[in-house]
Amino acid sequence: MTDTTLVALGVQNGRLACIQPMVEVNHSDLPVDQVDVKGAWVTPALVDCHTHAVYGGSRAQEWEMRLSGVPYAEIAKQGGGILSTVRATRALDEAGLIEASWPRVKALASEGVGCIEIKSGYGLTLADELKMLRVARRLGDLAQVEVSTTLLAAHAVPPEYAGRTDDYVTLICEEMIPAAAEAGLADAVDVFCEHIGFTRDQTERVFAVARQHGLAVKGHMEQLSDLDGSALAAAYQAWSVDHVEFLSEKGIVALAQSGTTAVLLPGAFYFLREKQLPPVAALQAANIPIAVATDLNPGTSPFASLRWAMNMACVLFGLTPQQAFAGVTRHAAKALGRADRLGELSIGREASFCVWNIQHPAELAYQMGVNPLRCRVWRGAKLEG
Ligand code: DI6
Ligand code: FE
Repeated sequence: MTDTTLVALGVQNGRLACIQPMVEVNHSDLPVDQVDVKGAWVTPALVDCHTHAVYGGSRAQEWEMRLSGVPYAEIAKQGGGILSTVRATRALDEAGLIEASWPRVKALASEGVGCIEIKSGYGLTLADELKMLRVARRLGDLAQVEVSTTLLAAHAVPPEYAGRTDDYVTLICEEMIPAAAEAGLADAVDVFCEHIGFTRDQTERVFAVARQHGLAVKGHMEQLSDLDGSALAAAYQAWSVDHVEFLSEKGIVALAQSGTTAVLLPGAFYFLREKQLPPVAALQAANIPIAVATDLNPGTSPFASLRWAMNMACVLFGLTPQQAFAGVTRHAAKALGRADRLGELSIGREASFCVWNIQHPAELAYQMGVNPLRCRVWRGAKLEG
């Protein structure tokens, strides 16, 4: 990334067809529709591989209460937490949910994100989970970004199943996963494997059914405690394990064997004032690809900026700007099973890239509040605005 040789990119049928040093380009061969970016930096379009960008309502007041010292349990008792977002999300129809979620997806795209993973998980009924996934897909069309959809029905136990978590898991396995797979609405299935979420055994039930239906699996693993969920995910060839602050050495060995990506979510770490750092050095020593994502959600990471997640990954978790960049491109594409198409500028890959007004790539993770994106190209077409 420090080599500043000027390079020409050739695009054909939405793919990168050639990459050549400018000095080798025969100018008479250049096509008519050429663009001179005048030495600007060009990178692959960014990939945000973990978001909950589709939801209704806001939890700003809950945050205010938390800041003034009201314990989370008390907030939950008053109807706050994930379930307050579930109520607000259920109350919206598809058009309302698109309207509510659009500013978040738009904000990500306007900073150079060309592929976003969006989870369900605030519907928790068959109809409401499918509604969220349809809205996610629709938002991708509207914002001209690729959307990878993930069924996260195992996010929380809905009120109508209170005290009957296993029955809810049965609903997920027998109705929700088959319906989402049948409708082609989910690329992957995720589980919040945590003492305040779902047990390791419940997680395994969901993973097994997801795989039977040909869906990839991934997990919110080891965020607040170590349930050994990452090793389980590795056994199911998970695309990724996400959060991983409490990941053990055993989990790291399992991830290294399965080729699963570890996704760091520094926004949630920061917003919750967590203390346990993810084992970044051990992950690196084991050659486990490390991605970085926003975790954009109303409760624990209300940040619609992947560049800010890069900044936090550097400042809070000790990544270098170059590692953070790999985390939102190559490794993030791998975390979504799309490494063959996205996340790298190489011949044959999708021509989805960003042109940046920067002097050095470290700037992508450096200054916040000023958007350095000059333009984004998506599948070979330059986008306006
Ligand atoms: N882990 C989180 O940090 C979020 N979901 C999850 O499984 C929390 C989402 C929320 O509070 O709305
Ligand atoms: Fe999350």
